[in-house]
Parts: sequence; C-alpha cells; structure tokens
Amino acid sequence: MPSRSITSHRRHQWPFRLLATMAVLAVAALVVPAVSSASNHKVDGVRAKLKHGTLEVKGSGEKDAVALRLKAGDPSRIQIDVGDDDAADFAFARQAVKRLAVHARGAEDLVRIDDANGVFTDTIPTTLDGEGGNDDLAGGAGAERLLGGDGNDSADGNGGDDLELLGAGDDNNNESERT
Ligand SMILES: [Ca+2]
Ligand SMILES: [Ca+2]
Ligand SMILES: [Ca+2]
Ligand SMILES: [Ca+2]
Repeated sequence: MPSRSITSHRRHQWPFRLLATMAVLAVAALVVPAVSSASNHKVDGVRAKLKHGTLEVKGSGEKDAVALRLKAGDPSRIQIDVGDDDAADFAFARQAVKRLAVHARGAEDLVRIDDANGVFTDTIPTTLDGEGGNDDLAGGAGAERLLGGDGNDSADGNGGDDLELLGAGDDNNNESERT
C-alpha cells in the first residue's frame, strides 16, 4: 500500500530534522557579542581593562570622550562608551568592579559619569583623572575623586561628597546640585 510506505518514510526523516535544528542552535551559541570585555582591546586608542577588581580606562593621548554608565535595563553591567555616542564599546560585570579609575592622558578630554540608567559611583570608589590638557570632568551622584592635572580644567561633581583637585592651570570648579 502506498500510504504505508509514506508513513514509514516520514518516521525516518524526523531525526534528521532534529539534528539540523541542533546544528543551527550550536552555531547561534558561538556568535560573539558585539560589546567586548576583552582586556587587550582598544577602541579609538582607548583601553579598558579589569585587573584585581580595578576597572581602569586609559585615554589615547589624543582628544577623547569617555562616558561610563550602567547598561540600560541591566544594572549588573557597567558600560564604557568611547566617543560618548550612546554606543557602548566595553562592558564589565558590575559585581567584579571594586574600583574605577579613568586616566585620560594628554590632550583635552571629556570624561563623565552618566547616571541615566542608575547610580553606581555611590558604591564603587571612582577616580576621574583628566591628566594633561584642558579636560572636562563630570561626576555622578556618588562621591568621586576628580583630578585635573595640568591644563585649564573644568569639573562638576554633580552631587555627592566629591573631592576635586584640579592641579595647575586656570581651573573651573562648578559643583552643581542635582535635582
Ligand atoms: Ca561609543
Ligand atoms: Ca587630558
Ligand atoms: Ca559626584
Ligand atoms: Ca588643571
């Protein structure tokens, strides 16, 4: 009977379909996420690495803009946004970060803590060091250390018990109240 043979044919086919589905899932699991937490990785010359609990961000030596924020919808991740263009370039598990230090190096840099997705510098000791050049530093609601180094720096702690040491130069310390 032809109908019998079709039935047995279909029965032999389905394990192959299952194998094909499993192969597709295995390939999907290998896809690498776009945001990297790799330590030896640079974006526009800016490096971010986590070592012994210290998340250190180092500038390129050229003019940099760097924003640090929690990931939208996932406060367990800290993102580093090089270029401050709303596109995160590095991400680290917040739990693994015991201290945060940004060393912007020479040239006029913008370094800011972005609390848009939640405050994190209240629990993670944070230092923003503009180093040489006319830097623009902005803290978050927590207590940060803002260091200007040489150059005419501008700093705003944005609330919290901040320490601002802007070094040599014609510096502008404008602590504002957060609302
Ligand atoms: Ca970016
Ligand atoms: Ca600088
Ligand atoms: Ca602050
Ligand atoms: Ca200075």
